[in-house]
Amino acid sequence: MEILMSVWQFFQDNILTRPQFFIGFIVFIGYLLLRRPVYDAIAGFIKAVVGYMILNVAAGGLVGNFRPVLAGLKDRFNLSAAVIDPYFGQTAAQAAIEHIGRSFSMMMIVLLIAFFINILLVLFRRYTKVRTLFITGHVMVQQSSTALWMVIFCFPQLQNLGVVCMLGVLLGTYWAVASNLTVEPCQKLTDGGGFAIGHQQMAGIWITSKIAKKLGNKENSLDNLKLPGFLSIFNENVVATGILMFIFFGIIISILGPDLMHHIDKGFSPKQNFLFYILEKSLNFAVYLTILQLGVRMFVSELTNSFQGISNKILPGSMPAVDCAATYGFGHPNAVTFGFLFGAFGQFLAIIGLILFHSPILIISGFVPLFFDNATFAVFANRLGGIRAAAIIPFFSGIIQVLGGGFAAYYFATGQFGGWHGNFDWDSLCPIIGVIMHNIQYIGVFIVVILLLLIPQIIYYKNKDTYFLIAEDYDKYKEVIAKKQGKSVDDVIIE
Ligand code: ASC
Repeated sequence: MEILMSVWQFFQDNILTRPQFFIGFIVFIGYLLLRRPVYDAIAGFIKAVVGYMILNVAAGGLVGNFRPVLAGLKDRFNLSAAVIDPYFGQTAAQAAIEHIGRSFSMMMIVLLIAFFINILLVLFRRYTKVRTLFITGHVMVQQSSTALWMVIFCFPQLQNLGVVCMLGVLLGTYWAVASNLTVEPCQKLTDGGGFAIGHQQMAGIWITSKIAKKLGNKENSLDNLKLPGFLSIFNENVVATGILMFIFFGIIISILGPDLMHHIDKGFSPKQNFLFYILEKSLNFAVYLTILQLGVRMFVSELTNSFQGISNKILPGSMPAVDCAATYGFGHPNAVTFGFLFGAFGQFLAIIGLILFHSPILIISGFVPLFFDNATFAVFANRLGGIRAAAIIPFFSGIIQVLGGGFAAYYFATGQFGGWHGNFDWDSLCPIIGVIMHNIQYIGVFIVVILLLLIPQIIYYKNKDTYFLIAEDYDKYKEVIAKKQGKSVDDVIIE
């Protein structure tokens, strides 16, 4: 057992929580299984790892630069508010767990059991209908932390062994089932990219894929938008992001003021003019977005080519579920900025609502949910329902994030420790699961697991002939759909 735990610890520290290596090894093994020469496999490993690390530089740059700015609003107005962001949520969950004298280190075993459950569900996919393995390590750690607190909160008497077993099953089922929901939307968006999403807004992606068509017209998408006159400069992504972020962060940073900014951001040199500082900071957003796209393209193309090996030989019919940013290279580049801004409108409106109605808890926007969730929704929504859908869905998502996150921070009491997880699924689906667990206890957990497991079954029974095909062989899937539509593969309409 001891040896097993140290092997797991090694795997967790060096590979699982370093998704670049996890993905790198998957690519390496995938190429070997495809009988490609070792040097090809090594080249694939390096390109995938470097691609993912480029993505990390960009995501880390965005998070590191803009999270403190939003959270700074809390200090500026001296608010006692909870920040809805997974990094704050993780810290708050840890503080809550330690506050009542329980051990946070259980999180590591939860991770192990949950990951194992996900593998089992994929291995038995003939019965479970689960096609996806969640491999976004840092997100798994964040979710294990928040979920650990939720279970301890709902079952204060439960001993550690019971907590980790129950939570491992619950979380592993959520990872498998929720990421499985994103297979269809992702394959269609990426034209058979060969990956699904394993992140924090998987239920939201599924909802988006169901409602976007009804909210707008895909012909009026950002891709087809031709802005007249001087507005045409917005057609260019770097220009649009630069201008919009200059306005957005210009307002927020001006509200914070130079003194607070000097305190928040050590990179703000005392010699630098405030306006130029804002300009540089805002344009950084466009820099990181450009880097992010580059990284995504690199690792995704390696993963797409090599994963065939894994899905042919080891986990047949399976797909890796990766970071939501992987989709950003597949939509219109402006969709990402668009989703962020409309998400922000929704969040700010909801926060004003909390203030006006004297909510017992106040919320401050967290950058990670605000940007990564809503940008992702906009990418999917734009493809299916054009600009209207790409505006409406992130807007309402923003409202749900604040109200759901506020409810959760209050109900599960992590607001007292400064934050809540804050991403879309953790402001909607997960708090609902938590409330069920809190109120109907073990029976509630049982019901939740059964209901989750039923989801892939239902989707399977609705699309029996193409359910596995869309994950295994997208070209063949398109042929089948084309035949159904009486069209050639080139004219097939994939919705
Ligand atoms: C998260 C999280 C991040 C970002 C990143 C997006 O949920 O913790 O650092 O989103 O994964 O690429």
